[in-house]
Amino acid sequence: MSTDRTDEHEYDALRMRQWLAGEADARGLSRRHLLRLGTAAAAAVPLAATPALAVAAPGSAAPAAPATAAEPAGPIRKPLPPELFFTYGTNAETRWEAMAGQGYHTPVDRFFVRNHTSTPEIDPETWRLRLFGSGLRHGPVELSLRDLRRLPADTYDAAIECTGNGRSFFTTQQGQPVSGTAWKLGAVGVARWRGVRLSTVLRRAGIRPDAVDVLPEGLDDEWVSGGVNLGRVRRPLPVAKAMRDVLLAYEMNGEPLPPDHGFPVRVVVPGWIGIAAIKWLGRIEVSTGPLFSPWNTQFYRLFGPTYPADGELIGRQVVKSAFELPWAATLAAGRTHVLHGRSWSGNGPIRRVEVSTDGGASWHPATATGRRGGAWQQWSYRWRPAGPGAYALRARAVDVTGAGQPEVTPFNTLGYLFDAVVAHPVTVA
Ligand SMILES: Nc1nc2c(c(=O)[nH]1)N[C@H]1C(S)=C(S)[C@@H](COP(=O)(O)O)O[C@H]1N2
Ligand SMILES: [Mo]
Repeated sequence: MSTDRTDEHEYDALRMRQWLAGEADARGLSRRHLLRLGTAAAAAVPLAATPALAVAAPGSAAPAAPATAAEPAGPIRKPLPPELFFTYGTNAETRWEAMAGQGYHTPVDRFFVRNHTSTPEIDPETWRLRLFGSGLRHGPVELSLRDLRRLPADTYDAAIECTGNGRSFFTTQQGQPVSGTAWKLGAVGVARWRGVRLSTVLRRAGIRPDAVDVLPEGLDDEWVSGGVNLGRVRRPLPVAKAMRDVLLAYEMNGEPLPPDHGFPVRVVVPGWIGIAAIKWLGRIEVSTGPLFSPWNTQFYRLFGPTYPADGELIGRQVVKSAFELPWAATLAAGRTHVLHGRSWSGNGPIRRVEVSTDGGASWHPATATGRRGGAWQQWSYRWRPAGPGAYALRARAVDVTGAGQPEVTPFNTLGYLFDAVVAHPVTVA
């Protein structure tokens, strides 16, 4: 696992040098323009001053997509009852208390949604996946949904987690203003995904041995940020990851993929940040040269005092833990409570979890429950509060690589990868 991480850093360092040297095709945006945007993104603004969403460009001059996206009724299609979700513009966060009593998988009715614009309406009959680019031996290839379903299928349990999950704690716990949606810990879910391995599709499409990058792109509206149209949501993946364990999923928890989660087909990239998991997949460029998009040059990089001037690319998720309790829960005094929670990491399975109820002075092992070694670990902890009053519950986990959760996450301006221990307030009354 640690060698993967090294590879990803080397990959990024190389790509960034190539990009800065102007070798790469910057997808119609000049390098100077991207650098300016990168600088703007690196300037921290308070959460409240940052709109959580941007408006889609009307009548954009994009190349015609193989399927059409009709005008949607709202940014998210499924019901968002307030007992299951916090909502922020085009996004909806799972309330952790809504996971109490649930099984291993996050049911679709409470799975978080992160949309840059709106859930598009896509006709599965006319939908096509188009593969193209210099990395294909015999030219472009198109697949229908029926074609895809005829290929050998695979099923995985995998988490999808927004890179900004936990972002609000940079501000509320560490006093640091960051920009972006002020998620607590509910921008994560685990589902059972069924589909076709990307490696199967790439091999059948005739991927060349010297291909280096693939760029999946969504069919949702182009994204406009700071008055600039950045085009369709897309982020390159190194071929090594694309060939290893990436899935093109058409089912989620045993049902056809729901509209909000990428119907008819989405990418699932185990262990990696949510932006890699492109929904409403329409095209995949396969290239023998490096590929770039604003989602790996301007966003989804760590900018800040402890990072290089051009930022550090993000691939894998970090370690996090959450209690299945309301934020600021009230618990009855004078009895023992069984606290439930989950811990997860992009590096692989969780090895141990500890809980503190005394401000972090003492830590005690939690008991692993349910399945071991999966996309997250469920756990429980018996707690009898000493008496009425205000408490902060803390949980911290260590994963299979030995990575744990620090007291403080080093600041980055866009508020990504918050992995510090979260103090969860409760009142015992
Ligand atoms: N086409 C497209 N794919 C996308 C996005 C998007 O807005 N458009 N959002 C990304 C981000 S930032 C995240 S965190 C995940 C969220 O997946 P979910 O909405 O199914 O939970 O989808 C990713 N894939
Ligand atoms: Mo995200």
